[in-house]
Amino acid sequence: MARKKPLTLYRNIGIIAHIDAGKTTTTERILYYTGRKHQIIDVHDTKDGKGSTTTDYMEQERKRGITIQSAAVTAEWKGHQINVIDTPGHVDFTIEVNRSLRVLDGAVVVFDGVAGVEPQTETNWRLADQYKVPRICYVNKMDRIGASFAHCVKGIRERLGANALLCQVPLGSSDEFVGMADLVAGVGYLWASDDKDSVWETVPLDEIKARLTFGASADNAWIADLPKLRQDLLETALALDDDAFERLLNTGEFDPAVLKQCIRRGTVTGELVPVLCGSSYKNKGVQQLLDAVVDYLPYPGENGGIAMVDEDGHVVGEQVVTDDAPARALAFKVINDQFGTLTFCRIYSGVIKKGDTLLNVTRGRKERVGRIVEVQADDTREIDEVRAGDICAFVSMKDTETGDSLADPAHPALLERMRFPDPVISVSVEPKNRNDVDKLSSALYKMVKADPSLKLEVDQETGQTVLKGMGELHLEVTIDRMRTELGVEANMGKPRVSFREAFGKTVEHTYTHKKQTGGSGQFAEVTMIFEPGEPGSGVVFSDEVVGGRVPREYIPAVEHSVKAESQEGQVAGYEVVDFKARLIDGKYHDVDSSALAFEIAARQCFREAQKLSKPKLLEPIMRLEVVMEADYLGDVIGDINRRRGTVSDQGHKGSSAFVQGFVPLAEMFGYINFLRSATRGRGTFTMEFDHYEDVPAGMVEKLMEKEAK
Ligand SMILES: Nc1nc2c(ncn2[C@@H]2O[C@H](COP(=O)(O)OP(=O)(O)OP(=O)(O)O)[C@@H](O)[C@H]2O)c(=O)[nH]1
Ligand SMILES: [Mg+2]
Repeated sequence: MARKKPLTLYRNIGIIAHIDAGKTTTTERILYYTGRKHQIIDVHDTKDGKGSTTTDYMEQERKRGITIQSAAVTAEWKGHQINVIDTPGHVDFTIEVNRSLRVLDGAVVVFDGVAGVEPQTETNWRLADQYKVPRICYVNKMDRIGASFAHCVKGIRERLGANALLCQVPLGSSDEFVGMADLVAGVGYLWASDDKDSVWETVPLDEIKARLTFGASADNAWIADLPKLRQDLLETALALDDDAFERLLNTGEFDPAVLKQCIRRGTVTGELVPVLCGSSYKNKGVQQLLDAVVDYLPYPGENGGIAMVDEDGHVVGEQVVTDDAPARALAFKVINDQFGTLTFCRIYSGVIKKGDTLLNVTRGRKERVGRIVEVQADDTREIDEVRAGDICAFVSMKDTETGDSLADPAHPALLERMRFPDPVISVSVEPKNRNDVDKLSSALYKMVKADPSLKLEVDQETGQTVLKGMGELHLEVTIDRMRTELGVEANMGKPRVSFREAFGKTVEHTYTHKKQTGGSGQFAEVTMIFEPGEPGSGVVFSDEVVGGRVPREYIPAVEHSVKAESQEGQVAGYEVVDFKARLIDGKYHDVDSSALAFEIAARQCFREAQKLSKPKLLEPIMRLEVVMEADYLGDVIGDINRRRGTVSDQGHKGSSAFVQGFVPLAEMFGYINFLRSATRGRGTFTMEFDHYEDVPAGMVEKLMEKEAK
């Protein structure tokens, strides 16, 4: 069967932003205006549990009014198939943005017109940079009191460093927001009302001034500036086409089709970022946003193919997006629900049919393609085949996990992997009912498999099961989802910081393990050098033994032992990270040496060497942003300093003030309570992991005492 729709008519896009910017509200409008849905549900109307937006269907999402997991929906707009993934803005669920951006071709970045660029917008923007995803900015909530397009554009330019191309400017703001001027088409759109079915009137740009006068002088200034803004747009966009640019300068004329092509080219390469505005809640600007998605965001493959890598992650080639190549796909999400296991994949090349066999190249195992489904939020529709550019889910795959590459077994290839964030908070977890121990561990295993930003460990001292995640909300939601989705109830301990340990300096150390009194003895000696590595370099083992002084067959035992032992360091039992262990010498005994003897020797060598290295305790440092009324600025900053934090920036945002800085996570539990009482409930904050840092020498004991409580 040939392709039904040419690839050029597809758009795979993500909607990304800080929490509450209006992503889900916008997605809901997209479904309405594309005829996918006949009713709009508003996010704030779902807490009673009666209704739900299409993409926030999970119980935890409805109750909290926030998005927790990304959800995919498909819509048709002007002959194009638009696959949209609505992502969460809360920092704890950043993995969902990460994996979506990895497989999407473009993104709409939504801004709250009052708040402008917020911390999570910035984080998601950087992620999109990493994955080279072209973007459109949509300044939403122009109807809110205090909305400022100018402030938002300034943030886009200065904080995000984007070459913002103003394709629209708002006409009015807050309760006077009536529409927008379209600088590309050279017209204004004026809505008759806030109703979802309200129509807009199209008026020529030069008539707008005579038609509209607003209460706010800033809004009138935008109107006065329209001719200049239009000229700026033409010059910036047409500069991408020499002939068109020259014609514009010489004659003042241009071809509207060429203008759109230029904007498209600039957007796809990332040179330009079109900026639009609107109010999704008041039903203004969403159709125009859809037009821009079609006009400016790339079709699959337009922006290049997918990198292929070797086992070490080095790029070895590129697979172009085409049906006429061996099948290649990337699994970006695995969920277990009423349909069984669903493995979400993005197909990069080839055609995959029901009944085909694929190779999971990452794990070296074959997978059969049972059923293939197209997913629409929480609903699925069975299909027979998928092609390059598609996003689909395979049902009941056995061994495939997030980030794995699937390929035609005759033409295996590894695709560029995803990066997962580090979990920094941990809690102990126990079943509510003592008999549920096995049920709990299998449920936890399922949750962790579906979410690579969770990690499961067993505390070797206490035997407790420990769940690690991105933040308190992440862990709470995970435990709650186990209850609603898998029927297992669990109790959670107090949240704790995931500290780490590191070697303080390079140490060379020899350990001899000897037990040769009577009977069969044990003998092994190892000499190793432990070197601290760069942050993120991981644990590296290198075998540098010459002349068989440690026999070949025992070397894996040494490596295994060092890696296992690094899970529990000598400072306070935390994982030891980022070091190189070089096995340089050793001794063995013909009869008494064994793998076990070498394992013991390596373990002791590691322990003693770590102690000798002046080991360090590392703690997660969080990037913090607090927004509050200006009166409270001094109190908030004083408190940050008391929490061992540093302030990196402070200032005013509209009528409120903000502080940005870095604070150790260990000092931040219960911060919300402080902020509420210090700001009379009006302060808000966001916090996300930034990096690990040495705990100051004097603090180690104090912190560990606090942890032990
Ligand atoms: N005034 C106004 N409110 C809006 C607009 N868009 C969204 N909202 C409201 O803002 C709140 C958050 O909207 P959501 O759509 O849930 O935001 P989100 O970006 O999906 O949030 P997360 O998924 O939790 O990150 C809801 O109460 C919306 O009704 C808008 O254009 N104007
Ligand atoms: Mg949402």
